Amino acid sequence: MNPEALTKEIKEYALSHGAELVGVLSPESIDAFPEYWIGWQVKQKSKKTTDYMDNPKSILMLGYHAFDDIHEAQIAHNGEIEYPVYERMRLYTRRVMRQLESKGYTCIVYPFNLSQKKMAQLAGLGSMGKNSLIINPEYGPWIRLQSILTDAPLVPDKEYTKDLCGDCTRCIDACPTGALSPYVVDPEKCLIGISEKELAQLIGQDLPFTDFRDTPNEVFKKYMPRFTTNSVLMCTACQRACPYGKEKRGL
Ligand code: B12
Ligand code: SF4
Ligand code: SF4
Repeated sequence: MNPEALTKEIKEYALSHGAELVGVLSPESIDAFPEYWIGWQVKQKSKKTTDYMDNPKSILMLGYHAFDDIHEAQIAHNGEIEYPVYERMRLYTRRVMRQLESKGYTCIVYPFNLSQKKMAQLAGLGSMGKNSLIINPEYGPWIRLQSILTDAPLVPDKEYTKDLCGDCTRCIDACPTGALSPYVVDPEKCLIGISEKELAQLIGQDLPFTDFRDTPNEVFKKYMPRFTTNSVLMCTACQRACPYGKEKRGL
């Protein structure tokens, strides 16, 4: 099958198996990016695609719409935080992976040490927003990203070069903890970063289970209300403030 036909087929497959957005970038385009740190509590250096695979030819970027508040659940379990929405995405992404594998190609799902945001922009999914998230004209920041590194020869899309933010600063103004400066988030101030630290402290107290209600952190209690005993709904203030994607999100 020629690369054009293969690309068309796999994109259609992804879009009919859970993804709302799909794009392709070349490994060279992300490998050309200077080294950066990735992660939060545990920081790791970025890697090259060749660290993952001998002969990488393409990266397929998939965007999944976070269409409901339930996607923001963060559950403490056995000393770790689980993000159920990402499991849903992995399930869908594996279907695409299996489709490529059935044609004889090798795939690696979610090579962690590659910036998903940068790759999404390179694959044409959207622009880097001042909220430090990729924003898409239709879905706004309400997309979650997955990637498949593969030796399948797919045709790269054009990178997204437009800046969708312009003079807008609504997300920066809306952040309750002042965690945002244009295009950069400070994980020490972002409530999502704080919640991971909170959990680490609660584990230190050796509770029979992790009860988010026991946190002494007033900011955390106010902006990330308990959802069930072991879970909270993550802060979405910077996403809600964004003019893009409101309609699709029913806001
Ligand atoms: C660690 C992490 C966090 C940390 C720190 C975030 C950070 N520094 O970006 C914390 C815990 C705070 C966090 C919070 C959230 N996160 Co988070 N996080 C990650 C994770 C695991 C790694 C990100 C990272 O460390 N990147 C390293 C930094 C240095 O690189 P980068 O931000 O990607 O930026 C590079 C380029 O974009 C470029 N760049 C920098 N500035 C600019 C400016 C312009 C104009 C351009 C073009 C490029 C550019 O330079 C950087 C390299 O130096 C990724 C998954 C992954 N493996 O990529 C998810 C990820 C970034 N998170 C995501 C989400 C959705 C969130 C939350 C909304 C929570 C949630 N519901 O999951 C909040 C939002 C907070 C916010 N406003 O950013 C999504 C983003 C989806 C999107 N639409 O972009 C990701 C991709 C997860 C996923 N699989 O979907 N997160
Ligand atoms: S998720 Fe909340 S705390 Fe973090 S940057 Fe966005 S608005 Fe600020
Ligand atoms: S709220 Fe405004 S500045 Fe922030 S990401 Fe959306 S468009 Fe950009």
